[in-house]
Amino acid sequence: MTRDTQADGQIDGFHLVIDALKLNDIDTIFGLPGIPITDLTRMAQAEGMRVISFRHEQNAGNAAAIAGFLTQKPGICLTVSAPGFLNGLTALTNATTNCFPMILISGSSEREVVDLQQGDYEEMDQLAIAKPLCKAAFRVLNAEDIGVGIARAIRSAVSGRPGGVYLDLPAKLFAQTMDAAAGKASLIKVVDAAPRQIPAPDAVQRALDLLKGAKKPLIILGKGAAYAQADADIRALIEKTGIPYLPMSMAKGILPDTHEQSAAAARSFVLPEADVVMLIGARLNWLLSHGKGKTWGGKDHKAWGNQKYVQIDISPTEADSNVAIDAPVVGDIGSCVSALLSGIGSNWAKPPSDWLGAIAERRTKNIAKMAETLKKNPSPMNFHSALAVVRDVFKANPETIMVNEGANALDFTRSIVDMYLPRKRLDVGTWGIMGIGMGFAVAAAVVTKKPVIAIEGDSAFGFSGMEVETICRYNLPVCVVIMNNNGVYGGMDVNKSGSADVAPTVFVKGARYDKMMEAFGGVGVNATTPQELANAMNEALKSGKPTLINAVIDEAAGTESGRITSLNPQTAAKNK
Ligand code: ADP
Ligand code: TZD
Ligand code: MG
Repeated sequence: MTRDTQADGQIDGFHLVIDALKLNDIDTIFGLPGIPITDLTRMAQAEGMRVISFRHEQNAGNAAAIAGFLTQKPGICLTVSAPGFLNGLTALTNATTNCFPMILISGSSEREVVDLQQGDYEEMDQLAIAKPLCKAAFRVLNAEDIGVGIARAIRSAVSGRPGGVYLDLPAKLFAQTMDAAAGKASLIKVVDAAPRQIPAPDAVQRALDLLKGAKKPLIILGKGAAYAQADADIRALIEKTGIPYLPMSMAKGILPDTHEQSAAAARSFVLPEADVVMLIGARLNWLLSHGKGKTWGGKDHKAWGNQKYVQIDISPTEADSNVAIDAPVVGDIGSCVSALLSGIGSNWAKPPSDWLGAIAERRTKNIAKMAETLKKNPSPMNFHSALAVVRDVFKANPETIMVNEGANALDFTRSIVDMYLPRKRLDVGTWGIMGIGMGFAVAAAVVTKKPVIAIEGDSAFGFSGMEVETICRYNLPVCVVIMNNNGVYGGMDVNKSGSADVAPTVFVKGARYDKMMEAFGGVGVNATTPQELANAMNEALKSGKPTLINAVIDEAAGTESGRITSLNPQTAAKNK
């Protein structure tokens, strides 16, 4: 590869950045070009990196974040200054909230001008703005510090609790030159970026003692457990102890959802009933009623409160964030789970059979009830009849990656569609953020080379929908299924003022999202029956072509806010 800047034995900032990334096995950039990083994208591509250009930085940022989750390497998002940077910031913050490792690299305007607020092109003190929103933030001013800057960013993103890192690279840095040999020597190949953290033996023993005495034990697997890639040991721990488990949404598939110890179909029973709960890479946040509230879903809730907790987490400050943790085990999940496993002998007593029996009974009953609902074939389709199709497609194609967002489109999919393999389900995570869809889908297809099916609410899709062009441009095996119920939660809402505007949650009725995919050369299908949906999904998987299926769903089939109606202020106040 020829480098004009090296003809005279010099290397520039552009190439130092590229070489530093490559030296650390980072081979992909998700970004959006413009001043001052256009040439960086061109040169990175020329130097053999994969550069995936998006239509909006938020989607590039979400792509980087989920690439980090899937690979344990920080995903890179590259943006221009001020507005591009701000567009990427939501994704950076969301990555930090979800413990996904990513690095947002933004070009920025000149310090001298920014600091005197003299009105530079895209002027903004980006470093100061990014700092409170991510795990760490750095700025590099001199070419000889690029190696250190990138090394620090990588370590910060992946060590300990993973998260988002901001790296500020002012425009002038890229054109700086230095002696090529000295430049090369200044780069750092990060050794052991995410060091194992071995739990203390007494902490492990304390956890084992607590589990041993349990009458109604339960394990909760979170997305930290999925991230850790300790799949075989986690499965061995669950099977050896015989303890029933619940997967949080992105932990589905670490063990197949059809596993006999899965208590997912008895969730609202086991959560309040369990006496000892072991959390593996899951936080006791709102998604688990803070460990003390009512189980979400609202109806058959029962206060928790008598549980004892074991919490396995890499963050030493996570314990006691919501309720007392009786046995914190601090370390990386791989090391913690293997330490627990070595403390479990062949004489380990399985949980009492009345606990397992009670769970099995509810599970069987709930699964049978769901099977009845899924069998119905209403016209137009509802979420259940459409998702029965999706469920069969995933059963037949377990390697496929699912991306999922929306309200009803999210909640029904999560509970109806079984996952069979780890890290195949990617969704709105800790914040319940809309807009991750197409960014996640693009990155999942790019980094895993596996087919992707995105199940999207029609509102959710709108946040990143323009990236269907990106999907077509890179010819990715992505099939987008829009659960089109004419709006946010549905299309039934009415404007009580009597004016001509529709209600705030209602969209154009009968919209044809499939035409969007056709506009860029992909396959668009309008599906009004389960059979049409099944045919279109199977064809998409067979052909690998970018496909968008507009699944026409009864606009009255959803509920307000999906399963989290109880969090709406009015409802929450009434329930108090
Ligand atoms: P979920 O939403 O699935 O319940 P959370 O995002 O709330 O999961 O929790 C993930 C937890 O996993 C975080 O507390 C994080 O510190 C932890 N974690 C992430 N990676 C690791 C790891 N490799 N080892 C141990 N803990 C981890
Ligand atoms: N904006 C952002 C960034 N995140 C959000 N979560 C919301 C707004 C609020 N919101 C939800 O929590 S779900 C949702 C919004 C706008 C869309 C629900 O409509 P949908 O799904 O069409 O995607 P269903 O199937 O119609 O319920
Ligand atoms: Mg909708």
